[in-house]
Amino acid sequence: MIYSQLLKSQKGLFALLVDPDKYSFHELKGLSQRAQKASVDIILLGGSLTSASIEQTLMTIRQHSSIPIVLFPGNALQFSPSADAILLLSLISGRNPDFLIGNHVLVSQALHESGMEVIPTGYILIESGAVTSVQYMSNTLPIPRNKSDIVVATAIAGQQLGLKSIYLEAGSGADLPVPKEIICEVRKSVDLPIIVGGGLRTPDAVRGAREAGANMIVVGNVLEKDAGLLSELVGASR
Ligand code: 1GP
Repeated sequence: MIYSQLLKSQKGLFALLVDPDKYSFHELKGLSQRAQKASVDIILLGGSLTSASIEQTLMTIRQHSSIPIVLFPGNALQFSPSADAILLLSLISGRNPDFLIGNHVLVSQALHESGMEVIPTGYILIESGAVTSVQYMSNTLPIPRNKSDIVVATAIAGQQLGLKSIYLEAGSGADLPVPKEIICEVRKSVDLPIIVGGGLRTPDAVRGAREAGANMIVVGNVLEKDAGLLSELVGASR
């Protein structure tokens, strides 16, 4: 089970984010093989748009690696019953009902029937410079990066609502990653596993997020430009 891995892993997990719209099937083959070699723990599958087929992308990755595939859906269209688990995101930093409950209702029956592991996740978007795709597509305001008290209160509310993990998100390709101080404050305030992603481009940035208290690091964007960085980034997360 992915969640127990997230709870128990002492070394920290590294998740490679694969946006189906960003890779050709040929590129996916190379990326999956590289991820396997670099000992990536989890492949997260999802993105802001939904042009490429999630199912075909998933099957292509499966052909070339045995890394568990976890859905990270931008919306209800990005569902495949063949994944190993789903980060069922509730965008608790925002006030848009579609991303708090709406998309969840649309996919709930199919998700139930699939028998897939569900990881209910409080998704907290933090201001990171220029407007990100997730901010624009979700039509929500990120929490200002100097308001760690609001981030902490939001994470605590997520825990009180019964969510099982907290995702601190700067947004894919963010100018600035989530501040380390925010990760530290949330770490002190909730008992849940913390996932951190968005704008992490260097081993130092990955190490900083881990040291601040992240249990899982997510990297996508920088690897779309240079997949050769993968091993080094995985190494920095441990
Ligand atoms: C985005 O947190 C993930 O949802 C990863 O961000 O693509 O910037 O690495 P990057």
